[in-house]
Amino acid sequence: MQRQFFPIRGVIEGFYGPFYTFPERIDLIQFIGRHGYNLYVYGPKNDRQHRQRWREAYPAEIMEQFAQTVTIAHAAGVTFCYAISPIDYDPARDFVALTGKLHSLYACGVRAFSLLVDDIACTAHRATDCAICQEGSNLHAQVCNQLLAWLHTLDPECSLSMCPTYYHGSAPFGSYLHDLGAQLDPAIAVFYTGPEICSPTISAEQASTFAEPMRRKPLIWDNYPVNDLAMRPNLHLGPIRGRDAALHEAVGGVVVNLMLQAEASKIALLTFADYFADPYSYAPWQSWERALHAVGGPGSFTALRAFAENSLASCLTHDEPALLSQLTEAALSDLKGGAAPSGSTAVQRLAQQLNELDEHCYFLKYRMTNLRLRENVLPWIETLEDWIWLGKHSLTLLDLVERDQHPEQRLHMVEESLALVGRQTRQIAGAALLPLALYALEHAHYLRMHRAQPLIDEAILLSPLELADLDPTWRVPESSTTGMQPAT
Ligand code: GDL
Repeated sequence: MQRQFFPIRGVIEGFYGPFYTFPERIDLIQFIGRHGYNLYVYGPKNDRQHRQRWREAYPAEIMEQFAQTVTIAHAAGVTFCYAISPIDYDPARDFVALTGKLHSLYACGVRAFSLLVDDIACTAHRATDCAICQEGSNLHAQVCNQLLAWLHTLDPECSLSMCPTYYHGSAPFGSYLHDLGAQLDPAIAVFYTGPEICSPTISAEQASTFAEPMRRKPLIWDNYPVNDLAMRPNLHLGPIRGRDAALHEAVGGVVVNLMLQAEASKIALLTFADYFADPYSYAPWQSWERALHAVGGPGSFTALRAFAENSLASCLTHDEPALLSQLTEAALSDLKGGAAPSGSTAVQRLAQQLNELDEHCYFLKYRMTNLRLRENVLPWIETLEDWIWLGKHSLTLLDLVERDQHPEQRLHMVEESLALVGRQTRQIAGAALLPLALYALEHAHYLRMHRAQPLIDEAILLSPLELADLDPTWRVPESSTTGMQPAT
């Protein structure tokens, strides 16, 4: 039996937003089972019967799905854990509702449970004289302890974990965590997301400082690759980075919070699997390439790699797309130095890269065989295409200006492309191409000012709208640049 660094290697469906369908969940459970994981925590914030209306029973067909999920997970070597978030919990009357609800899951075969009180308050707590709650820690410890005792009357094999209301940060931690740690049954595992909610780094030392007040090793709730709430515009396609090789010494395990896109999450999941298997020899970028190969299929590797390289930015790292940024900077430096677009190797290399990326996008849209992945990433492929066209139009505009050809139509195309990327709700490729587009527009207008006479002569033949366009005080329309800043 291979030595396991992390006793618990799990995932958590723990995000805000549309949660997975039953087939997606089953597929993920089987997938993680094949890759060395042993836990699936079900806790989607938007499942009403999990959180907002937790007292309500699930419909019969959903209970049937839970029963099937438990069986399938078991066959895959994965423990299925049902988490509940008892929002507005009233200690005076809700324990019966809580145990009643969890008993229905127990009857489906669930033996692992979790109580999540992240982003939650109790009804009694709102009263100013709430002695029971004292920042919630007494209540949370009391409910969890009671719950574990009750679960053990059903089956001593039942387990309970919990996510406290304060689940991230650095020492010294507040009284809530100290009180909770002192009172909570030592058998109850406690989640910790690291120094931040989404932590760029988590070290063994940081985990140990959390372990002190909690009086137990934490279970890391890793908020990567999750992309809910304000992170929804981004797909997190990079490998996990910033996790200390020695972390396993200080924690009970790690559960990975997933993206809203189940299939695309598998890329990060495979890199976590490599990290779990041997954190000391984990090489993020090699692992990432293997993951892209495995998830996209061998035939899509080149295209997927080129695409994913533009989708690495997250709360953990603010990577600009390296290749695109470098090529754009080199091209701009040539152009600003007075090189003609047609005479600059750097400009040609950028143009070539844009063409290649365009081909890769086309391939992923129409040739990739992993159709679930295609569905997950399609909105981002299309956004990347908009950026590619902004780059291509900008280069053509610069070329037309240089060759003294009529640039008006192309200028409008650049403006329109710029407005389009400014309106995009998805983010990909950072702002790598933005300086090029702004330069092209400024350059075109500058030259037009200096060659105004022939243009004005020509404009006599144009409509009033087009004449207005010759105004040398012209700027990119406000609506075109909303939300975007030129890269510094
Ligand atoms: C959170 C939430 C989690 C959410 C994540 C990222 C925890 C313990 N809770 O604070 O549900 O997906 O941030 O937005 O992390």
